Amino acid sequence: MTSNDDVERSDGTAAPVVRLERDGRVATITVDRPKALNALSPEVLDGLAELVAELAADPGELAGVLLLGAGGRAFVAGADISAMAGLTPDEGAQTAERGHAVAAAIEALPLPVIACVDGYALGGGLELALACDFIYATEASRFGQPEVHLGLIPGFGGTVRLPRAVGPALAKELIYTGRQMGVDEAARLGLVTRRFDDREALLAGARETIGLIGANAATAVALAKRVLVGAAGTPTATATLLEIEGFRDAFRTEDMREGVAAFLEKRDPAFTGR
Ligand code: DAK
Repeated sequence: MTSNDDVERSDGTAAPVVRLERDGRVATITVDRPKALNALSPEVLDGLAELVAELAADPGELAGVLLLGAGGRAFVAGADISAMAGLTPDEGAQTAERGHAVAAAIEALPLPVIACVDGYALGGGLELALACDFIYATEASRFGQPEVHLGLIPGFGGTVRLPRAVGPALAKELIYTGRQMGVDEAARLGLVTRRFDDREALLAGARETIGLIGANAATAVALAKRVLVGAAGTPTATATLLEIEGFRDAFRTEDMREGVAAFLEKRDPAFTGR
């Protein structure tokens, strides 16, 4: 399973810049350009789009997805600055659309996606993490939207999802200053939901969470994600209708019948994902 090849690699090899691995019920997507701190080149964005589409087409028995960056210094240090240097305004907008499409595809995936941040999650990197369901991070992690340092603004959803995650005033402060924050502050704000000493503990913790999720009805988890994502930022009346529709759809599943029957019969449920 590969994506676009990255011919920029210093060792001259053409290796995939984004990788997908399936291990039991956990899929891992790794952005693998450590020499550029995993910056989001057009090839990385295409690779992410391709691999998320592959998961959507065949989720199989998967219970969740981990998204991470290779190399131990960065999750993703932003959009690739060198790739942006010569863009026209229209090409810039196309780049933004490409980034938004990746974020939307992650949100549409009927599986939880955990951003596993170990190092820098800046600019497009933080925006990518925000498109995931939640963020786990190591103590070494740094977060920020530094686009204004470059004369840019967030272009992959930062003005949309960061205010939802941390509140509008703080999002403005972070975006206007471009300052970085450490994991202490990010965790205090609820941006990071769990923190870990190192990468190994991070990945073990994320796998453990996918295990907890995987014990539940996959249909219900997917419905909950659909409702939560769909309702984000909508008025209460709209969000309420989405929840009612999701609740209705849960009654269409075998898993719901099984879960309720198992409770009443005082036995463990045997969910099938249908
Ligand atoms: N793009 C390309 N290369 C990058 C990079 C990036 N975002 N970040 C780091 N690198 C590269 C460095 O150039 C360096 O390459 P070499 O010189 O070794 O070839 C290598 O990674 C290691 O980086 P440093 O030498 O700088 O390492 P340090 O430890 O000194 O510093 C740093 C780490 C993360 C603080 C620093 O690298 C840094 O400030 N990086 C830039 C972070 C940043 O500003 N990120 C936000 C990018 S703007 C758009 C849509 C969306 C966006 C923009 C436009 N369209 C609508 C067009 C989003 C924009 C962004 O994300």
